[in-house]
Amino acid sequence: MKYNEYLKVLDEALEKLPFKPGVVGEACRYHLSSGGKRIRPVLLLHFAKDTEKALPFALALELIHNYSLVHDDLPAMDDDDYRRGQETVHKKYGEAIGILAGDALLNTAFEILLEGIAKNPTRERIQAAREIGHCAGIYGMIYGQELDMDESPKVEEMIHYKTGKLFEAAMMAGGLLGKKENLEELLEFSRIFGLLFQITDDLQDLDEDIENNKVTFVTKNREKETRDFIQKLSKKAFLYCEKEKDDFLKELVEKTVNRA
Ligand code: GRG
Repeated sequence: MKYNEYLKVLDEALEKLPFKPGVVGEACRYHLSSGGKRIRPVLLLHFAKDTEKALPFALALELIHNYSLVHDDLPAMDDDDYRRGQETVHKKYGEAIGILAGDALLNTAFEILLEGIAKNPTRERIQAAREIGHCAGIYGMIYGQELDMDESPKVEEMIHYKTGKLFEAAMMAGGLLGKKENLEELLEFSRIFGLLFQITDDLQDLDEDIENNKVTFVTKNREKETRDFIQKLSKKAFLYCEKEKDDFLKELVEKTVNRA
């Protein structure tokens, strides 16, 4: 399947989620429909191969990603007013609703995961769900956020957890569902991809980050060093894509690298 075809399946399924009528549900919908790239669930579906069976896992991962953004924007965290070109959830609906909407997105994720597993409770599906929970949790993305709150964090380690772990979840859960061989190699690729994704994202935001005194890989290292590091990482990533003869993945790496 092509990226846009995955996107259509995901957007349609996300739209159908039965959020309870009321302001928290409205805030969840507001954020979910604001034009995210859906790259994590697309990766999961790509490796899982059977889109229909893997859909609950992909949706859960996208919901977790969205919860993390809603909470990351809160006044106690990054205190951002805009995300994806529109007002952040707390800016539009107030801080309390921002907290509740993030919580609701996270809980809905695990509800969908469990419903999906209950329909077909195989060992791989249980392992894939555990992988998603672990990577999103206190040994994964949450720990990354904890590191980010440090005054001078070790940036590469912070990226590994804060951004990298959800990419790890996407590819490892997808790989498990698709019964992929050599998961260790996929794990290594996912970690390289997570770094590439965040560093290229940071390069795009460089001026704004300097203005706000934000510590990122690029503000800690110089732009030239950053670009050299991207070259080094992308070489490894392309080698994996070639070995796997995976043109879809290669195109995704190209798009990620070229945005910086
Ligand atoms: C539990 C209070 C509490 C907060 C959790 C863990 C966390 C807050 C936040 C970390 C999430 C974060 C902002 C990670 C940075 C990763 C990143 C580059 C996100 C943007 O990803 P894209 O570009 O976003 O895929 P779109 O908008 O396309 O979905």
